[in-house]
Amino acid sequence: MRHPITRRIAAAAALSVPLALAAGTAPASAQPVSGPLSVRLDPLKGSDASGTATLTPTGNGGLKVSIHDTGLVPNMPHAQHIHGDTSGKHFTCPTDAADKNGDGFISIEEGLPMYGNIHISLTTKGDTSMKSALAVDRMPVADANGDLNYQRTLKPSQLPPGTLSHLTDLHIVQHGVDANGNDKYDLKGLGESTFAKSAGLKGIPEEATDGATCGMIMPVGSVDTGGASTAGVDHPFVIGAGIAGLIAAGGLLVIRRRSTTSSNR
Ligand SMILES: [Cu+2]
Repeated sequence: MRHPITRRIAAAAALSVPLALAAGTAPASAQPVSGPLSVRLDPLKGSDASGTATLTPTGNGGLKVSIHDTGLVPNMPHAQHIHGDTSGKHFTCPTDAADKNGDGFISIEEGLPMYGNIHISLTTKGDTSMKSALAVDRMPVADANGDLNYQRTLKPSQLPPGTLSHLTDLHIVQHGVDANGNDKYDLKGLGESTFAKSAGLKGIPEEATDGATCGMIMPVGSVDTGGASTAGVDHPFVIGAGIAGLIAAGGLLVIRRRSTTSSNR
């Protein structure tokens, strides 16, 4: 598939970001997961995208992830992650109120206090850790209609400890919006990504990093009762440390520009 991405972001080093968020909280009662779990991906503020996801534990300790969206920015890669953590805190999808600067969208900085750190990067191949958070060359690309279909079976080694027993504490966030309606990420939409800029990376459109969809992971057929704990949203110290860690992580990212389009993947 030919797509007009001229920027490739590759991670340069291993990261140790989640420690701040993992500290100081007793594990909540973990429920074993036997069957598939479903996610309704709802649009975040300013986004027209929505979708569904299904997470199915495999027999050998892996996890099959299927995602289907409509309404995403066409022909653009959409960074997507499983957010939250496995220490028993209950992060949620950000509401419109998370848009602190009032630009109509939820930036990474605005969303992190509610959706938590990146737990798994849902790349199309290769590494799935936080260091691939912005590896847009390995993120799924929406088709010309803005539809996105993703499927990958994560190996047991790609699941951080506690993932399968805390799936319902986690959620999926997809990124990438089109503020100015020109069907691409550009600086004219929302300017430069403040998250990337604060990490020393210049020229990344805010449109590429703002949130598009979010959905809680829940057992099929269940309703969201609030999960194991509501502690996560009330701990600004922990949240602040998480943001600082993520920004530090961003500082390790290396950007290379592609001269033309990618020929294949
Ligand atoms: Cu994310």
